[in-house]
Amino acid sequence: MRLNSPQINLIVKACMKASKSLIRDFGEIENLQVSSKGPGDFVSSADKRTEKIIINELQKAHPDYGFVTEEAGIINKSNEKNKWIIDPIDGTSNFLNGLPQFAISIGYEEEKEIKCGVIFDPIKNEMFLAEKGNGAYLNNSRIRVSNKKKLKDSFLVTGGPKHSSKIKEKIFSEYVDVSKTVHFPIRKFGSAALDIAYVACGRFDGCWHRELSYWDYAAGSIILREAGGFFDFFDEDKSLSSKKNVIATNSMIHRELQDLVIKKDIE
Ligand code: 2AM
Ligand code: CA
Repeated sequence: MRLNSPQINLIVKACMKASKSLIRDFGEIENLQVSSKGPGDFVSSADKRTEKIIINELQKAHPDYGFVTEEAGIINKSNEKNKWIIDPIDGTSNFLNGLPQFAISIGYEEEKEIKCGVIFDPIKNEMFLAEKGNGAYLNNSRIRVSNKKKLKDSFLVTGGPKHSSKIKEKIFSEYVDVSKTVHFPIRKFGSAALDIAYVACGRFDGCWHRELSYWDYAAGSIILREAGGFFDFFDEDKSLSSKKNVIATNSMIHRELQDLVIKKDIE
């Protein structure tokens, strides 16, 4: 493999270390599901525990780097130049329900640009990695997006709406609209990071997600671009604060999918 920046090596190391406790925690879920308390609190502590291991590992190498993380928030805010973007468990609801479709997602940002990223599914032992200019990989194999040309033949995935969303109706009707256009029923797999990684390796031809946070898509954006895909935002809404609507495709179906999801806002 030709990915060899110090940052990607650090991310891989942190992922491997954190995944050991994450796999152990996932093994506990089954027991907790039958207990009266349920696994809710346990999952939130697994989230924090995993993130702590990752932060400690990355901080050892660069105590001055900034962090944007799902659990601990922002660390070293004054460092605007070098930042780690971390989601310790993307696909928390899957994790909570004992469903093995979740991942650790870590991106590295330098001078406001994502330079490399890793999405690691510890249960399937699938690591998606990319570094700017050096391609994208799944474990040791180079990956590329699919070459599907028409939206109607495409295999798509999306997510949401989240419980807290104020645009649930829009998200539902968008799902219906796109569903009417495509042959295969649209998937909702529950981990936005893995959805984007799966577009990067050609399992899906495209995906779109509204109201994502930076840590949901930071690593995915570089993995997809390096795999030849098109990663973009749509319907940017300043009132959503830091949340973004994300569209990620093999690039060939991009225009068609974008036209369908954006249209909803103009009506
Ligand atoms: P999470 O598992 O890290 O929360 C589910 O469709 C996807 O949306 C997951 O990647 C999930 O990330 C993300 N997501 C972000 N905010 C969410 C929220 N408030 N509720 C559910 N999923 C959320
Ligand atoms: Ca997430």
